[in-house]
Amino acid sequence: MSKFGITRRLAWENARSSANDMKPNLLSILRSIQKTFLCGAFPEMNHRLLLLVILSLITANGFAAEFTVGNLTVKNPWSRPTPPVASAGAAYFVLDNSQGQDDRLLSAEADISARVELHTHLMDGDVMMMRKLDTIEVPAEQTIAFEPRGLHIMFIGLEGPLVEGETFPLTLNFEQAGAVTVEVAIGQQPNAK
Ligand SMILES: [Cu+2]
Repeated sequence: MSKFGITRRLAWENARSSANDMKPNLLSILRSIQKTFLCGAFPEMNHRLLLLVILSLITANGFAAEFTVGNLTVKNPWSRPTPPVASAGAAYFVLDNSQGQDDRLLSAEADISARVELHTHLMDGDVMMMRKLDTIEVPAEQTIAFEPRGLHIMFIGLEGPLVEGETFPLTLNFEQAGAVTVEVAIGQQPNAK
C-alpha cells in the first residue's frame, strides 16, 4: 500500500510540474473540466471507484507470498479447491532462480495425500498427458512457472477435499538449496508478478 502511495504521489507531482511548464496550461483546463463533470456530477461513483481500487490492491497484496531458501524464491504457491469426491489435486507456484546456481527439485512432501509426485504435461499426439518426473531441473538465471497444463506438484490419494480459503504446508527438497516449506493457498490463481 505504501509503495503504491509513493508511486501515485510521484506520478501526481510529475504531472503537476509538467503541467506548470505548459503554455497555455491545457492540463489544468482539462483537469477543471474533468472536476466539473466527473466529481461534480458523479461524486459517489468516484468514491466507489477509489474504494474498488484500494480493495483490489489489498486483495492482491494479501495473496502475495514468497518463500526463500538459499538463492531460490518460491512465489505464490496455490492450489485449486477440489470437490469432495476428488482423489487428486495439484499445487503451482513460480520458482525464481534468477540469483542462484544450477539446482534440481528432487521431491516434494505434504501430509494431505498418500503420495506427492513431481509432474508435467506433455502432448501425446493431440492429447495432453500428465507425466511423472523423477526430478525437475532448475537452471541458474531462470524463472520456472509451475502452472495448470504445465509443471505441477501432484497429490494422489487426497485425505480430504482442498477447501477454498484454507492453506496447507508443502515441503520442496532441492539438491543444492536444501528443503523449504511453503504455505499453499487454496483458491484461484494469483496474479502473475
Ligand atoms: Cu499431475
